[in-house]
Amino acid sequence: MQANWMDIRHDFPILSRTVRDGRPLVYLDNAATTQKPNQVVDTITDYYRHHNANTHRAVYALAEESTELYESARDKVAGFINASDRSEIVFVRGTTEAINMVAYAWGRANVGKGDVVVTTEYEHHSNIVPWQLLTQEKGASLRYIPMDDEGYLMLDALDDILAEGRTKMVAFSMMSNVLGTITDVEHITSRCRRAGVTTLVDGAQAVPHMRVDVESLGCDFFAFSGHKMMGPTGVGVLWARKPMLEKMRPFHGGGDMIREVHKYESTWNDLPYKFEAGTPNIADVVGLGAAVDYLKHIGMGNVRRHERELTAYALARMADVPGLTLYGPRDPDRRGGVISFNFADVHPHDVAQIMDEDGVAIRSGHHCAQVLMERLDVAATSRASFYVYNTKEEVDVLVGALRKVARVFKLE
Ligand code: C6P
Repeated sequence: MQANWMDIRHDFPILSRTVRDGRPLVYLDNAATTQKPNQVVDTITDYYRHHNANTHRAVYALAEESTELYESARDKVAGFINASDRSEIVFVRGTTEAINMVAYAWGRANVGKGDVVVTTEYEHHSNIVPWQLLTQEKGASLRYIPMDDEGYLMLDALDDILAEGRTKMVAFSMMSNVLGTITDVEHITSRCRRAGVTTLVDGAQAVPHMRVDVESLGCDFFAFSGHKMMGPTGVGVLWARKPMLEKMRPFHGGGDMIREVHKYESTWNDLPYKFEAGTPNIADVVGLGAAVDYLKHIGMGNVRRHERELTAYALARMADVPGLTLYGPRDPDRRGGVISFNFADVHPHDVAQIMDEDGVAIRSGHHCAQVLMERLDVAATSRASFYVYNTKEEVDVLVGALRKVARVFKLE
């Protein structure tokens, strides 16, 4: 299907609202969270209005409907990322919980004294801190794949670390939330597989924006969040190869994750329920299923093409703004629609505030990536991030607002 961008915008009433004395909203904080189309909001409302009941527990009609809606969302998600088995899809609260689950349930059993966990210099805190906690507890060490000045990983360093023979896990993001760099996932997973090393991919910024096929990526674990792909907050996915999940101990104990409970011991439910303790976030899982339907209707190839075009256009126009430093790869084929920037000596919060006066919503700060901020030798950046509903006209408004910042701070 050839997507029609104006039709898409009609599905998002929030994009037609005004802010700050009648300025049209230009929403460019999609890496933080995306807006939700009517189809997702209506699906959640319909669930609560007509189908609400707990799942997997009762035989009455509503309980069956609720279970069916919840499980059909699992099928949709499995298809969307090409999982070979629906039981490999574990619903969690988001990427953060998924990575913590692996660090606890897999990491505590497989990482020991003297072992090495590897991550990268451009990770989000949620792919650093769980590994710090694990390696500190176990007497293991945490190592980093360094990044070059353009924002690409220096992958030769990984070969050196793997050659030492102590690495148990390599955990890395498929796309940086600050630089937009798209990681060469297969390059890393193929080397790790050869060395017998487990891999986890943080797909939080990738799944919403490009076609992802977990089978061909060759990783063992893959994590992402619903709210960055037009779905609701509070729901996300951990995908893992079935043998990994089978071998892993549970993360949380409680209802639904057990087969039998006796006074001093229990046995576990089948996959994926072994990892879904307690009443799940049913309505939001169902909403995530609607988001998957919506994205599939547009086509992920179209999403990527549109964002690539917007990013190339924005990078070209932003290059002419006086005093602006841009971070990340110059090649739009190797980056997603995330652009971080700074004006010399102007605090990113001041930039974001001036942009807000023009209705432009961008994020400023460390973006939960302080290791990367240290590498870039900055305290913070401003960041504009696009999604499929953004337009070139909005990029023009962004650039106009940036020029205003340059004028205010006399950088011209
Ligand atoms: N990044 C941003 O503004 P959660 O919060 O669990 O849904 O996702 C965490 C996360 C993990 N990995 C990457 C690459 C991410 O970008 C994020 C979330 C947001 O950049 C909020 S800090």
